[in-house]
Amino acid sequence: MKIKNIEKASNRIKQAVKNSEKIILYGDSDLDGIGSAVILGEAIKNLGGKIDCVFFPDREKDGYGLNLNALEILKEKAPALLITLDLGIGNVAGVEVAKKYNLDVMIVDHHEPLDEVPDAKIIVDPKQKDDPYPFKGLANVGVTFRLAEEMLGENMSLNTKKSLLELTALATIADMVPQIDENKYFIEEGLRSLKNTFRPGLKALLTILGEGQVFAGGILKFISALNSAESLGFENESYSLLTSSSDKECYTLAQELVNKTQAKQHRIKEICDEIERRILRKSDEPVIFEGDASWRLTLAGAVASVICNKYAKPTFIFRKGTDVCCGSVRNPEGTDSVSAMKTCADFLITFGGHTLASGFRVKTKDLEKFRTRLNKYFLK
Ligand SMILES: [Mn+2]
Repeated sequence: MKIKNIEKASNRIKQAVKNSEKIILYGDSDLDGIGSAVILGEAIKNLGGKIDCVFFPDREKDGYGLNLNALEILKEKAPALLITLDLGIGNVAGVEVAKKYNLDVMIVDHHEPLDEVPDAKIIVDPKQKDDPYPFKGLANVGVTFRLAEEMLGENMSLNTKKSLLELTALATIADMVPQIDENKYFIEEGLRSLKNTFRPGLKALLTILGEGQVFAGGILKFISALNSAESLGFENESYSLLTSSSDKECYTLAQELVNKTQAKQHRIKEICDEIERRILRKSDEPVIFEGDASWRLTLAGAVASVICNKYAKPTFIFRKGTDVCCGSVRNPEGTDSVSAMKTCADFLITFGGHTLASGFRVKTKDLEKFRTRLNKYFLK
C-alpha cells in the first residue's frame, strides 16, 4: 500500500522536470525539514531536473510554516511549483496567498491536519483522515524517502538509496517519532550505511566528533549538531553542510555547528533552571506555562522537552513579545496538546503539530486567557 497522493505527487514533479518549470523547496528549519529538502532535491536531480531555490523559514523572525515574508520574495519566481516539506498542513492562509501569486503548492507533511486543511492541489500526509496507509508514525523524511522511491523507481541506484537512507535515519531519530515499524528499518539501514558515508558533510562531522565515539552511543550528539543550525535569510547551515561537495567547506561548517550546539546546551540549562525556580510556587497547576522576552524561540522545544520529562506535565514555553508570543509545547504520553489548543482556536493566531509536540502563536494580551483555558482543559 502507498501513502495517499504519493503517485500524484511523483507525477507532478516529473511533469515539472520535463517542462523545465521552476521548482521551489520550502522546508521546516529542523533536521526533519532540512533532510527532506536534501532528499527531494537529490531525487529531482537524479531525474535530470534542478531546484530553483530552497527556503527555510527563520523561526525566530517569521515563526513556523509557510509565511508571508517568504512568499513576498518567492512571488518573483512565479509561475513555479512550490513544495512544502515538514510543514504546510496547517498553513491555510499561506497557501491561499501562494496561489494568488501563481505558485502551485504541493504539501508534503506528516503533522496532524487540523479541522481546516489548505486548498493545495496535492497533499501528501499520512495523517490525513482518509489516508489508508497503515503506518502513521513516519517522520517527514520517511514520507519524502517514499516519495523519492516513487519518483525514481528502479532507477534509484544502491548508492543513492543508501545515501538517502542515512539522512532518513538521522532525521527520524531527531524528530522523536516512535522507533518502530518502517522507522526501525530506516534507522537500522541508515546508521549502518552512515559508517561508510560518501557525503562530505557527514564525513566532516564524524571526523570532528570522533567516528568511534559517534557509533559507540554518541549518535544523539551527532544529531544535535545537525539540528543546531538556525535559518537566517531563509538559508540554513545544516542544509549547506549536507549538500556541499567541498571537504574544506564542510569541515568549517561542521565545526561551527559543533560550537553552536555547546553554546545552545548551556543556554537551555540556564532557562530550565529559571523555569524551575518560577514553578516552585505553582506546583498545584496542571500545566507548566512559562515565557520570557529573553528566551529564544528556537530553544523553546528543547526546554519544554526537558521540563516536561522531569515534571510529567504539559509544558508550554514561549518567547514573550510585545504583541505576539510564539512557543513550543511538549506533553506527557496519553495527553494531547493539539486537542487542548483546539479549545482555544477562537483566539490563537496559529497552532499545530503532533499530539505530544506542537507549537503556537498567541497575542500577548490573550496570554492569561490561554493559560486559564489550558489549565482547565488538563484538569479533566
Ligand atoms: Mn517533522
